[in-house]
Amino acid sequence: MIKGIIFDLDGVLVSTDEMHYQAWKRLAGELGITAFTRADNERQRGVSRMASLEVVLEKSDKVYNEEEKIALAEKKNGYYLELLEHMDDSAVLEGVKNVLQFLKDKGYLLAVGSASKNAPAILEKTGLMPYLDKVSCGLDTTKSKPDPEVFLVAAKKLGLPPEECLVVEDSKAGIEAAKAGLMRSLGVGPFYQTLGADFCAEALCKVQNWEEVLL
Ligand code: B16
Ligand code: MG
Repeated sequence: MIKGIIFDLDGVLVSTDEMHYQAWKRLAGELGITAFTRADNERQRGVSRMASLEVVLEKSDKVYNEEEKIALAEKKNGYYLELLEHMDDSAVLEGVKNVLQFLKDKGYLLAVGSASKNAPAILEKTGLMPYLDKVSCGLDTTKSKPDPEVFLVAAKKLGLPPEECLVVEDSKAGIEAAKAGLMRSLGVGPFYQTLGADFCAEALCKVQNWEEVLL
């Protein structure tokens, strides 16, 4: 029986994809990598900042050492933070606040399980924090999805065993992480039909059968 729901952040509750893309594109341009595309950016969905950097550097002839890579990731984060400055609750995806309130009223515990180290700031800026019982994010973890760490930390913070948690995700790496953590999964977003989740819907607000998903 499901008692807690763990939501991925980017692509499930809020839309930050374009800002991540613009920040990576700016960095790639500075490194002389002109071949970085939106298709590459799709492969960065749900994975950590350092793993995302590797997707960019695949297209570079230059080899970077670990120290240089950390500096590049920080530079990209600076560009991303500049874009986040202007973020407000208009970044919240359609119907999300209604769905969170609906689930909260039914007594479910709600958490975020996000790879992003910027998750707390994003939740504050978008007004989503009051809906959530706990937050597990890139600041709490060392392993990137598809490792289940971020979701296991979320379940632990909620005080629930993994099998009593549902994970809602928009990325393949995230659904794999949910499965590796022995959690039920709901896939949403533009690729919902191909994520391999236990249940799927185009978006959170399009889920028709919550009773079945949460049984
Ligand atoms: P940051 P999620 C993920 O968030 C993004 O989808 C992914 O593109 C990003 O690289 C990752 O967070 C790390 O974000 O650089 O802000 O720490 O989908 O797990 O909520
Ligand atoms: Mg995501």
